[in-house]
Order: sequence, then C-alpha cells, then structure tokens
Amino acid sequence: MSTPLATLAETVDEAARTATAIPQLSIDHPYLGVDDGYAIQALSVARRLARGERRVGVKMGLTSRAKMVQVGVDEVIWGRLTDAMRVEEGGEASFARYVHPRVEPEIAFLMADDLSGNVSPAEAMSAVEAVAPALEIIDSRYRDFKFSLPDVVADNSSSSGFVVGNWRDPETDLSNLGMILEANGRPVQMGSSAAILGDPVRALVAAARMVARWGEKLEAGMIVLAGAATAAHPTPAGTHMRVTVQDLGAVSFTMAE
Ligand code: OOG
Ligand code: MG
Repeated sequence: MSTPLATLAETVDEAARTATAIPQLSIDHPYLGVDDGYAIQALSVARRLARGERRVGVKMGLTSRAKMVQVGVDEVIWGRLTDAMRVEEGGEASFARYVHPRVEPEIAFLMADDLSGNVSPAEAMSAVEAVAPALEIIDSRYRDFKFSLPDVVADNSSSSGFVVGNWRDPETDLSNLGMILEANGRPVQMGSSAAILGDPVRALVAAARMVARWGEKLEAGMIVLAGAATAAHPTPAGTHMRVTVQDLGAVSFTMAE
C-alpha cells in the first residue's frame, strides 16, 4: 500500500522546518509522479500556512538551461513563496535555517492584477505593477542536493528564501539584461536575462498557465520570481551575496551564522 501524500508532505515540511537532510522520496516511493509532487507541495505549504505563514508569491524554477544542467532535471517547475522566506534587502539570512543553501540571480515581478491561464506576453506584462532585481536562496531538503522531478516539486521546488531589490517601472525591456552574481565581492556567475526562457516575461506566462492547472492564480500584490539566469552558487555562513542587473540595479544580503 502506498504512503498517504499527507504523510510525505509532513516529511518534507519537517525537513525544511528543522533544516535536516532527508533521502529522496522517490527512493522509497518510486511510483510518485509529477502530479503527486505538486499535491505533496500543496499539502506541505498548507502546513506552513497553518503555522501562521502568509502566502506572498510564486517562484519559477529551471527556466534556464544552466539550471537544468546543474540539477539534471529538464522541466520548468514552480513553487510557493511565503512571508517567512523573505529576507530584507541588505539584511541577513541565518545559515542555521538551511541544509546546504545556494543563491541564484533572478528577476522579480510584482503583480498589479490577477493573472491566470493561457495569456500572451503582452497580457502578462499589462498585469505587472513593477519589476526588480532579486536573489533566491534555494535549499534542497534532499541529501547531496540530488533529486528527481517529482522529488524537487514535492520539496516546494527548493524554495527557501528570497531578496527583492527596488521596484522599477515595468516598461523596462527585460529581454537581454546583463546579470552578475558576486560572492564577497568576487564575480561567481555572469549571464543574461535572455537565458530565462529567452525573455523573463515567458516565465511569467508559464507561471500563469502552470498555477491555473492547480486552481490557483497569480494574485494582485504577489511576487513572481522568474527563475535563475545562471547556475546557483553554494553559500556558506559569512558570505555576502549580491546581484547586479543591468538597468534594474543591485540587491544583496549576507548569509550569517
Ligand atoms: C530547483 C529550483 C530551481 C531556479 O531558479 O531555477 C530554481 C533547484 O535547483 O533546486 O529555483
Ligand atoms: Mg530560483
């Protein structure tokens, strides 16, 4: 008999809550599919909300070739962001809260209007209030940061923190902006926003479509992360991380003890 999805949701949620690495769910439960992964994710985030966290957005993942290659999964995925994951711009995150955190250079959208289902890039952009440079802190709860597609989806697509810089006019052309990720002042990844599905706006279009499949929408006021333009960088305690995005500016934080 297969383990109830709610039990698996408790397993990944506890792993995240206590920053403890666990074996991939797919090892003991090889029958799990991607839809099971999304069902487990919804149940595990519901546990966070029941503890008082507030839903604030959506993160897209594996929207660039570099990311797909880094983790060996080649499908676009999404996850749910809560207020507890937000790190203040220029502030500190606590290393103790993570298993093996990595940081990624991203672009964030702030929604002005609800958006859901099949939309064109122009329709998607007309629902955007503002855009900003962003950093995502990802942290797989699985040992050695190794997982299958259903595993990573169940683990809320490795969501664990995000930092958003100053919001800018959404008229900014996002299609080919240089992005530099620095660790303690040293450039560690360089790329272009074009690496994000050819244009980060396509990540927003994909987000609207993918959440609709699970009866959700991108709601006015929500933040949507487009996914990393480059591979993620391992971030031990004592690392100051910063991304500079051409035309959008910089955003940074420090990974403290
Ligand atoms: C999955 C999450 C990927 C992105 O921006 O591509 C992601 C992972 O790499 O653990 O957030
Ligand atoms: Mg990301």
